Amino acid sequence: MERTLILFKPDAIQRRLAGTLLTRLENKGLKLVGMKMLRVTKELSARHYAEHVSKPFYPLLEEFITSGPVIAVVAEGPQAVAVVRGIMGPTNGAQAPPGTIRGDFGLSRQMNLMHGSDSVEAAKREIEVYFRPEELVGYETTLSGWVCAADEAK
Ligand code: IDP
Ligand code: MG
Repeated sequence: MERTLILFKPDAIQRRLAGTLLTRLENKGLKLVGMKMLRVTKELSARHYAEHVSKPFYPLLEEFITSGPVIAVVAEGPQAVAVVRGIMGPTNGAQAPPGTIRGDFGLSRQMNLMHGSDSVEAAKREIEVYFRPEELVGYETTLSGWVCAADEAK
């Protein structure tokens, strides 16, 4: 079963949208296996956004992501990485289609509410950036059998 790393970014927390965003993930059928609130430091930002550190927009991204608390979430489900990218929508909220989180709640390219890993490899790396193994909780829910068929639950 696939896992992905999600952040509710500082704008989502400041705008009191954390519950709304979490509800979207739960409603989809994803299982929450890790969650914590934290403040992203400059060092953590550079580890998370390693691929962007040398880009011209990185100083603004760093300023934004360190500007207030975030909530980090690990969600699990079939194709969780792609499913969460779909729920979240494209980077720029002004262009993101309605029905996506960025399309419904934002109109900014930078303040786009949520991060979601963009590949299985990135998810693995990013989960390790934010969580120690013992902070992730594996468990079964009685609903699991009604969320997807047994042959899809892998
Ligand atoms: P993604 O979050 O949709 O995967 P990325 O291109 O990986 O988008 O960029 C990481 C984050 O950096 C974005 O979510 C956004 O907050 C910020 N960002 C991306 N492009 C720009 C830009 O051109 N100016 C300012 N911030 C940007
Ligand atoms: Mg990205």
